[in-house]
Amino acid sequence: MTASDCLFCRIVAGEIPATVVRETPTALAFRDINPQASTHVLVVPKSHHPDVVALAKAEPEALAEVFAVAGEVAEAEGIAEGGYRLLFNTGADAGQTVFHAHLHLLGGEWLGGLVG
Ligand code: D5M
Repeated sequence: MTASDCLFCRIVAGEIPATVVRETPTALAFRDINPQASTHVLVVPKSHHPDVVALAKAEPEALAEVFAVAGEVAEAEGIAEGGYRLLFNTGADAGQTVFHAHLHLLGGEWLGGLVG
């Protein structure tokens, strides 16, 4: 399932360039264009789902793959031991701007506490 007007579908299709760090048959990991930490990688399912809840309902195996790829990227980036943050913004109030499910992998520095 792809959407022709979806930015991340177009990155998956190779129509828009991205710095890809890992690829599997069902997921793609690439560097965020506007990094919020020393390491900031996005992991997306190759199929189009507007957010993580839709992905979980439709393709739970693909969601598991997204997390597995995030762990592999963290190892490859050398941040697995120090720790990292994984998050999905879900909906406009959370700041989601691209409506193709994507996992943010952030790390490489102290990130602070999430809730104070
Ligand atoms: O996160 C959407 C993220 O997508 C945001 O951190 C910027 C990133 N972004 C936007 N365009 C690109 C391209 N072309 N390459 C790489 N990263 C990109 P959200 O959770 O929706 O706010």
